[in-house]
Amino acid sequence: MKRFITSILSIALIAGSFTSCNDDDSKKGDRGALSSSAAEKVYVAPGEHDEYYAFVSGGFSGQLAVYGLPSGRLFKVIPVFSQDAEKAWGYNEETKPMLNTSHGFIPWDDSHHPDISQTEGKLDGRWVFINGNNTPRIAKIDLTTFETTEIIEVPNSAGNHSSSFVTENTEYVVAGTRFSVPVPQRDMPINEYKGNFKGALSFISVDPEDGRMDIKFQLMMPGFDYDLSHPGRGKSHGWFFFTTYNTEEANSLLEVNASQNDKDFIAAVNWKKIEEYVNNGGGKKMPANYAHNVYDEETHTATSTMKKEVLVVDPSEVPGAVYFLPTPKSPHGCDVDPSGEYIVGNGKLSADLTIHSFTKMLDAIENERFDGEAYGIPILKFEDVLAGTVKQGGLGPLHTEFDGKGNAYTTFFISSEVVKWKLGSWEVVDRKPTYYSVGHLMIPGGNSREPFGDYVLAMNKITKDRYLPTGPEVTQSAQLYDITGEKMELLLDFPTVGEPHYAAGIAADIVKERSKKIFKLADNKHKYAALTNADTRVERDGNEVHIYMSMIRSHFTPDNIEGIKVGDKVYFHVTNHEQDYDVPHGISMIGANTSELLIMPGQTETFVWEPKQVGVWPFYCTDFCSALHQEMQGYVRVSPA
Ligand code: CUK
Ligand code: CUA
Repeated sequence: MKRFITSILSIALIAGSFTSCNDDDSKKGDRGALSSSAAEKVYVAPGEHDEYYAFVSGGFSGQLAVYGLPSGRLFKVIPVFSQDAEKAWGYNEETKPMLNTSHGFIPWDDSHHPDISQTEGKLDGRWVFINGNNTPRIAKIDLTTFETTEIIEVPNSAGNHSSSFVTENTEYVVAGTRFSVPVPQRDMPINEYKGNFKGALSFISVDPEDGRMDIKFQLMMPGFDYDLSHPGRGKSHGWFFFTTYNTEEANSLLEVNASQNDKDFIAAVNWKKIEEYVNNGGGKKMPANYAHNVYDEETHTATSTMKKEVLVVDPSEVPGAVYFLPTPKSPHGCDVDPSGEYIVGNGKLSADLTIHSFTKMLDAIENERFDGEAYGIPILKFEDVLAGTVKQGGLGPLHTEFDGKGNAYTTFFISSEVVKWKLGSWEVVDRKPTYYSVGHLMIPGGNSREPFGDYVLAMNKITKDRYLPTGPEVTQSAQLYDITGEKMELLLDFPTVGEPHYAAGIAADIVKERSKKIFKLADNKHKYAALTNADTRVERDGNEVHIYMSMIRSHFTPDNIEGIKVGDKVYFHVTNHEQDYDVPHGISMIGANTSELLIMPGQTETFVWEPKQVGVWPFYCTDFCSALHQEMQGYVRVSPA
């Protein structure tokens, strides 16, 4: 969204409409007028559980935060595209390969859109997928362990923004490029962009059993920018919809260039048709380097493989596979309603919302009512696919979610509000302010055929005076509204980790049942595990030393280690022998740049220490684990080389 904030701001400032977060307004003391029952509605008594999990992406923090709703309590921050000192993710030897890419070790990314796996159009609570925009990647988080277990890099892509949404049986997780780029990458003049750059839309298959991801094919689209996407569902299952902007194919997006066309497109992709084409030998393999990283729970170890080729499909070779639906004013969000009939394109430079009809689209295709073509892809007539327009919705519409009861909720960035409207009659029935400048919103299950429909969570980019000030940088925030009545009711503000870019929510019961309590020590297949104290030892191999260590309340075995020399590379492989739920231990060594290893019962983790000075150096447990936590310690003697 940042790309167009500037242009939107300039429009807003000219129009004098950016009032909802200017200083005057915030001094008026309008805090959202809470009713007295709001507190009760979000109060979860001590020891009680929340109704919903909300997985809120951390934007530029590269993480995924797990909150409870309606309380807004934070339970966990899952490192995905980040190094995390709290969990040693990306620091220990086991997880470092997860952050490998064709550009090397990249322990950062910009994570935008989480989406939960589905079975028959319902959330099944198995996995959360999330995109990394910057160095294009898709990650998968396993909801039995709440850990990132797979990351696949997406070649030929740049921006990876219209990602990572799943089809209704999780057949595919889709990763659409934001930027079009030369494919394959090469040295060429930037101003020869038009007609030469390509936009790769990647369909990543997900194995129904183990969830393993694989790029089934990349659709090589014309050189537009692909902003967001959404799968068809129900009657439109088998299709995928992508918003585009810069259909002018300008190589510089200063406003003059980028918004010339009154209408851009929503690209409707019949992925079932392309799947069939590919299964019958269609498409071309092209060389491409990309990393595929998998974390194995039995060995507690990740491996990174560099892939060498990818299958690409030219849409003009598959008649009937792709159509363009003209959509006004740089459509941003692209949201399909639970029935699969309505495709909502939010033109971020427009005041109105455009809604397309899937049925009318099929009818127009069948009768070949086209209005020209672009790069061999038929363009449908706007009037032929239009279902309706929501008028006077607000300013700067971005994203829409659905409650499953015939209502839609759209965020308006410039006018800082959530607007509720009716599918079919297109009338606005309610609007409530947000504090301030809302991006996405989320209804638990809102991306499925069966939204839960009790709450909507608005994710705000700007908070100004809403919280205690913390210097120039203040927290970003989420706001929870009750949507069970005709009118929305603001219940709660809560601060978030990083940028609360988007979120996915699910009824807690579905996930609670799956959540794992313990790794069984007997099942630990880590190469360097010490499953009993008889396995603990120190082995030297040249200047590499491997320490097989165990930990249990409240000691390490071994705890006195001698024979280490300056210049050695010392691997501590530490196995937690506890088999009680929720008894981790940590370990840290003076001078080791590894963060803390928080090792869960039954698990093995490894850090490397390269001692630079002779001496007797202590190590200790870093997680308060028992009354004798402070006694959980040891020494390593380091002698001259
Ligand atoms: S979006 Cu604009 S930068 Cu999810 Cu509305 Cu990502
Ligand atoms: Cu083990 Cu503290």
